[in-house]
Amino acid sequence: MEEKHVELLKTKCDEENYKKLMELNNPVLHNFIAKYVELCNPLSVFVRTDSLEDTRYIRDKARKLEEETQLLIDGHTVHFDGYFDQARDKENTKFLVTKDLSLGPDINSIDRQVGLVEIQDLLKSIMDGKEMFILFLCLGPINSDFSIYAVQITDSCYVAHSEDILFRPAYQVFKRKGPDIEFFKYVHSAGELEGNVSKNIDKRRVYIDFAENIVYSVNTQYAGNTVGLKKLSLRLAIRKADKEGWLAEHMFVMGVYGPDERKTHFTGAFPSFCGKTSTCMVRGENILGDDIAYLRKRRGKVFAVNVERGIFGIIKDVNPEDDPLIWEILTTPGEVIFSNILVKDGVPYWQGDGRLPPDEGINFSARWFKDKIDEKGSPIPYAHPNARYTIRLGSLKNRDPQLEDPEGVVVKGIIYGGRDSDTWPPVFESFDWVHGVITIASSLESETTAATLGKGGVRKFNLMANLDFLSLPIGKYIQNHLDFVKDLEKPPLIFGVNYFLKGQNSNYLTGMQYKRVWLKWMELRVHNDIEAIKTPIGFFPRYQDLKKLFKEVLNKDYPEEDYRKQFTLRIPENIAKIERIVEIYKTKVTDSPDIFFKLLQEQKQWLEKIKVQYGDYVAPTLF
Ligand code: SPV
Ligand code: MN
Repeated sequence: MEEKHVELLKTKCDEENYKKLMELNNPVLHNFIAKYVELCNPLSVFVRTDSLEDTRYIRDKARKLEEETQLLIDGHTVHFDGYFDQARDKENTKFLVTKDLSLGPDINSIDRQVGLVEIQDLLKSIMDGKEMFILFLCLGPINSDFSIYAVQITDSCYVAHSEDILFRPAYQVFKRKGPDIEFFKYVHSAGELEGNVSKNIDKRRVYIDFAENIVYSVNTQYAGNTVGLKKLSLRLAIRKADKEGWLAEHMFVMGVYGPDERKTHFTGAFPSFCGKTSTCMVRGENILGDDIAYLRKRRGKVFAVNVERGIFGIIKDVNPEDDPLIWEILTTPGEVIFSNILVKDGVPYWQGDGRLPPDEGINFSARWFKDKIDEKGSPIPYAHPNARYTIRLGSLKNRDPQLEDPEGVVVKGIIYGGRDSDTWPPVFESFDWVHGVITIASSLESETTAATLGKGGVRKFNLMANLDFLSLPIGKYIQNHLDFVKDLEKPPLIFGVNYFLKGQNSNYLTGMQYKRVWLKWMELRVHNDIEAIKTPIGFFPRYQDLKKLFKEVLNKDYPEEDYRKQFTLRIPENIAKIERIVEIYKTKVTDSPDIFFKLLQEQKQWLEKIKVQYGDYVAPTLF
């Protein structure tokens, strides 16, 4: 380390923290830390080891500095993000690119030099008077070929606390490996605070520099923008995976039980607010992770791990009926951070919790009262629709015992789902891997909800539910998926699901619990235990199989009429979808794989042929 850096770190760290840093014996790491201590200029530096004492220090600091407030139940706290800082900021999240590293028109980017100058300028003395926290963490289980190590620098103890709940600690690994460790880097500052929230939201920036595997995040607190190892790391991991031949995905990982205690692992990609967490949390099955998965091949099989060890979940609609296990954690002592809910007398309330909310309290708009309106005259809800809870997976009764397995679990099925009122059936299976990658995963769309846009029903293209995080040209990313299983004898099956299909009167055709049946059907298909119906868009379930499963899983009769409505092939909608997708790829993607248009064209022709034969809407029994 340079002499001036030694001096600097000695003045900013007390003896103990300096010692913790020096024990890491890694000049590259030391120079990185010193560089940002110098630039951000904090009052002091805290280095977190893996000890319980250090974890406690951060937890206590979050309360002391009022980034979190204690609630009535032991271990529960609430954190508020600023009124305009309630979600991921897509507009100001940019990749730093050079001329030879263009990502294509649909991916937000900025010239690397311009971006670096801007961000370094914003970071200058940004931690004035504050404490800097430095954390050493791991993406994926420790000591596995999946592990990616990471260093987080932040001046927010809420971010540091969230990271402790969500990710595995790795100070000891850094210590053991010394200079031989590769790692991702995150530099975050909440910036100047007003009350306890980021003040300069207009200067909120999230810049991703994959040339150096570093992400900068400033003037924001919302976890999706700030917790480095979550969505910021996914963007870096997608590029690393591209170079190394594996996949970094926006996917849950879960275990589904089949006959005779057989257990089959699935991953699943859904855009936000489309039932991703509720799928991997369904009654009777096991959750490994709800948000990000890494997939690798070994010995002719696909393995997956959860990158995280906790959940940063949407709290809206969590209630004792639909989510009894999460409800239990949110209402009993243990470590929970609630964010952007309503608090009254130390009790948290949120939309869809099945309780009558109080008429006033504290929420993301500070003191809230019934009929409170914002500057534009719109009513302020008592809890934000994107309000969240942060918990450890370890505290869930239904967690999969293989959560920390460094091998990961064998993936036999991959599920893609979006919000789709009129096109896809509730569940179906692709003909094979390539067909699934192209016509299901790369053709994924999801409708915006009234809650987020004012106008519902606008379809947004979101391939693999990963578009927001894509750090590769789209065609290359698809090609990586196509190539991933080339040498496998039996690749995972690919399924599409749709929990939002509507009937003629705009009523939903399926119930909240039906996904439990669809999962069991997919599990049986993976093992070839049942047959399916071949339609132009993929394999559909047979009535007799679903009827049996409805009885077994939900103790419910399943009228044939329901089946017919749910699984009628909607030809005009499916043709329109293909036309939309082809248009998007033709106009926005310059590097689509050749087979892409060919497969979609074939599918369309087949649909047209069936249409001539049977009309627009074809009951599944006709195939
Ligand atoms: C999502 O929006 O997909 C999330 C929450 O999982 S965030 O951390 O904001 O990305
Ligand atoms: Mn997510």
